[in-house]
Amino acid sequence: MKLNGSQMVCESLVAEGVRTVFGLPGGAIMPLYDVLPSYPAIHHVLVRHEQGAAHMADGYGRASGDVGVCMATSGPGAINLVVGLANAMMDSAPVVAITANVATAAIGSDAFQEADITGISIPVTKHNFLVRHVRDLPIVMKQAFHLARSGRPGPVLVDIPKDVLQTEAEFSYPARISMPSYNPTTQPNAVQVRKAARLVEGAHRPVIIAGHGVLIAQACEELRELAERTHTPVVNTLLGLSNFPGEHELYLGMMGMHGTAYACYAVDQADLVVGVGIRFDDRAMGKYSAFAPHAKVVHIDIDPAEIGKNIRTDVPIVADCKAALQALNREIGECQDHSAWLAQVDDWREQYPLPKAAPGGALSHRHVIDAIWRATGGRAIIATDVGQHQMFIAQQYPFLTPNSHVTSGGLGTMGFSLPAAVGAAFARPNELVWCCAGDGGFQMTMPELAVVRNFNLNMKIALFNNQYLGMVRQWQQLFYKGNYVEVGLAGPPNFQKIAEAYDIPAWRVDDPNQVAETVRMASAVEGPAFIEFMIDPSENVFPMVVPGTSLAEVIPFEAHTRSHNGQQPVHVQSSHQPVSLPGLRD
Ligand SMILES: Cc1ncc(C[n+]2csc(CCOP(=O)(O)OP(=O)(O)O)c2C)c(N)n1
Repeated sequence: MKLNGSQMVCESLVAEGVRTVFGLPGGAIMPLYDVLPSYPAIHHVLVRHEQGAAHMADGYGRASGDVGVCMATSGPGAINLVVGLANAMMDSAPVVAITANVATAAIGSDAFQEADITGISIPVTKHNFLVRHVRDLPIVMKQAFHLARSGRPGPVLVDIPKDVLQTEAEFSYPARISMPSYNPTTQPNAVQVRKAARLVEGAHRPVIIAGHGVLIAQACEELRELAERTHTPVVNTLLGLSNFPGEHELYLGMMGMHGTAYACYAVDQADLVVGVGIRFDDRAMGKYSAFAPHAKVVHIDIDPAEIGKNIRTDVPIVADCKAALQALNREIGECQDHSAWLAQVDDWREQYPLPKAAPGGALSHRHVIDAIWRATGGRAIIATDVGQHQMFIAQQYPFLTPNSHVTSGGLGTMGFSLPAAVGAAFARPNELVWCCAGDGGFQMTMPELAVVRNFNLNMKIALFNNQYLGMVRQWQQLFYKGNYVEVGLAGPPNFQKIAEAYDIPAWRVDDPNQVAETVRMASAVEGPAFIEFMIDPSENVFPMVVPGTSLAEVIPFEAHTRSHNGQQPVHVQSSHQPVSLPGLRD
């Protein structure tokens, strides 16, 4: 069958089972858009900014477990994808990005809208391709999808010069693929599994740290089996949230900078840490040199580059998490009695619960999260942005089902939530999606409201408007002596009017007593709805593991400045008073 390059791209997408692509056309990619209508199986979503397309593909990939696809034209279009690619790379999200470039003869001549996108995107993609000849396109497309979804997933970019899109050649899509230099190890080494099992059996104070890899490998059942059979408490990394039922008695919530104090203490005091599908990220682990000082470490991950990268590991298992956990569950025999350990953990849980919203006080993030939880009963996908609201939600919302939480963990990309929520809504059209954003991040990708409206997505948007770049404001308060510099966002825009301008019903709430009713009204709307919550601008996220300190030094409540064992004072310059902040809108 003879096809031109554009048709080959579409045929490949169809062969890969792609139903939705997110993109925005331009000069170089016009040949591809020209043939797109001939492929009704491919549903194109026109974005308002290419960064949105990349985040939508990312959100789609995470929510569907399959590859998300985005498209952009040459030069500025392709470069606008870069933040989204970096985000997907840091969070191991399966994405294929297709960009067009100037014609092959013009490459290197600074032609109009020429950019070396393969050069630019090397560090932020798992792999990228510049397709110089149309005959290479089928195999490149096959490789791109294979790389994006296999092993440790990630973004792959395929850059296609305009003339390649227009040139004809014989097309046949490869059924299988062999890449000798790329063979991720998926099956665990039996010796390592035995060693790990013996450590688990002998441990008196074990903890499982469960990360994103568990979700990617669809290993939530196996994780639960391991925890329940061995009576081992489970803590999550930020990206691991939703891999273990949030209301399970063995669940301790998120660990790390804004994790629960009891998760931090449990890891700190553990004699065995089993890290599953994690990369021992600095935000989660606290000071590396003081990490879990009494513990042996078992590390299960598919990426060998993660082993020993940040934390010394006693037993590494390089494998797909599902296969590794299945093998481990088979191998583990009788374990120690953990009742004393679980009692200790429960004691911490009681002594250091998550802070509550002050009754009768100003509107807290916690009021809103509680109301969304009650309204959804946990049956929703929650996409969060970056900042305080993200941490409050990670702490407080008990995620019940796998992949019900979508956030930007590694890169911490403000502006992620709205487009990622769009991607998730396309991936799982029968489910409700809540997009939760701060007033800062929301403004970064706000124009994608047009997509939300045009496709009448089943999405509710909660804007946590504290009139500040809240997380930076918190750090200025705590670590820069309250010297608030360039963090105030009070003033325009009127978000309610913005939502209404996109024909989305909108409410504004500043009274804690109105939260539940407004969430109910928004939930009753068919299609999108928007609520702006006027949050107490001085609210801070605690618990907190101050950068440079260990998990043992977590500050459970804002008023505390000493670690739980009372030994080391924590070097936080906090006023511990209700703060009076300048420039607030009334
Ligand atoms: C693109 C980008 N720029 C800057 C930052 C640094 N940063 C992290 S949190 C934050 C404040 C976010 O403010 P907002 O979106 O209002 O959320 P809040 O913290 O108030 O919940 C900033 C500026 C970032 N993470 N991403």
